[in-house]
Amino acid sequence: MQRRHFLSLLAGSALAQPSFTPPNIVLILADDLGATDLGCYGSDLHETPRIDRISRQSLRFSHALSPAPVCSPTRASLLTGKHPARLGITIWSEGALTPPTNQPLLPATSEPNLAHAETTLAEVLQQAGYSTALIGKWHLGDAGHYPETQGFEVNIGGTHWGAPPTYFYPYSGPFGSQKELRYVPGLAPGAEGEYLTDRLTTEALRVIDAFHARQKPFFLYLAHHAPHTPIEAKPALVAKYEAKLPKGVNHTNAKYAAMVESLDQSVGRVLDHLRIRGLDRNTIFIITSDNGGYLQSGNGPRITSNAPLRSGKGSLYEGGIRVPLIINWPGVTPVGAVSAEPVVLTDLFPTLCAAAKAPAPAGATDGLDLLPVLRNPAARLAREAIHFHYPHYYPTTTPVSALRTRDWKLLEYFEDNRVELYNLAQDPHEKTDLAAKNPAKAQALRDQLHAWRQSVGARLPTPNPKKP
Ligand SMILES: [Ca+2]
Repeated sequence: MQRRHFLSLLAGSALAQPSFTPPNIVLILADDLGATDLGCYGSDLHETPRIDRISRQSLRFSHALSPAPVCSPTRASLLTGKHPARLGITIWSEGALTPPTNQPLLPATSEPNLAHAETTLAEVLQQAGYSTALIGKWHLGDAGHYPETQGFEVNIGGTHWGAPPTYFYPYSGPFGSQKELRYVPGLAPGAEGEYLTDRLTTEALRVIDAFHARQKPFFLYLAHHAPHTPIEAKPALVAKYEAKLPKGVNHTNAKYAAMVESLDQSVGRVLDHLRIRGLDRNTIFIITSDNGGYLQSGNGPRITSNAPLRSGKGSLYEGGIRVPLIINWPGVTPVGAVSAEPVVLTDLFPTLCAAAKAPAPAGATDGLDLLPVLRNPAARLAREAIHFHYPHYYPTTTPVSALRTRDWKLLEYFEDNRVELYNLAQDPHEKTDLAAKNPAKAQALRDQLHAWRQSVGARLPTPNPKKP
């Protein structure tokens, strides 16, 4: 009798807690996609109906931040849960190898490779039984540090290069002033006129099917090159935007607009595929970008604008670090919700580890599990500040660190140790520097920033002896 009662209790608890099915994870990371580049984020030119539609079914973040204003550091941080400064990866790989020597400061040294000792999200998920694939851009080190060494069993296109030489098949040719031969490895022959964003999507659908057939959960990291330079798009789409270019708009580049629309088509194809395969109900689907929109290449035409946010890629003003972030997690994220909570892409690491019920490695401590905000977009995370460290040059900046709370932002420029202070609550576009008016606040935040830099071992730029 007692034994029967015990067994029925066991059965009852089993009913109350259905067995856990790990969710699939599809992470679409666009390259250089700016804060206002999508329709649902206010673009006045780019048409992104498919992303807008999934956004209406998902949770959209209005204040998502990339942990760095350029490619590699954000990618390293997203995959490890560690701040770029803690990793010692604060500039893209090629930039780490060829620092400028003609500036007032010598930039801080930066690691060109993501160390094998770091545990990536792919390794954590693989350990938890996931199939894993990187399709597209890797940019985290030389051939000895490709995705295969960091937990990705499939690597299609991932190399040490930050951009393809061309978006058109066969995706090979000389790149940059050095005329270095580049190509996209891992692709079987294609057809003339084939476009890289489309092709990577086709590969992604194929990989989804191969993984699905194993009846195991999968992690697909679809890291599109779009809309990074070279600014090349499908002619019919370019013609469409050239014909409709309105006057007086913020976004003015027809080719770039067409690149963004191709990205939108990719998202639509992946979502349709997941739905047709019946995978959408148990897939966490994420769309985001690795840094703010790229304003201009040299004296070339404007590429994009992050207005009303200030500046763009490379800068620690909001235009350089604010990114789109849409998360669809059926049964968790509310439909059509917007969260204004500041979050950083480093948060995706603990969030996705927790979602998979896979233990995060010790030391991956710079992000927060976003689950409270995913469930309730009005929730606030227990976080004092988000930090940024870019001790390098870029056309939009000199070496700089920053600290951002919900309402305040302090930037410290290393050339002259000048600080700038903005009240983001009242001045979201960083127009009025309050450092002189509110020195106590500036000093307090500066002290916090210095303490944080010390705590993560942030490397600093040094005076250039050749430039007194
Ligand atoms: Ca980028």
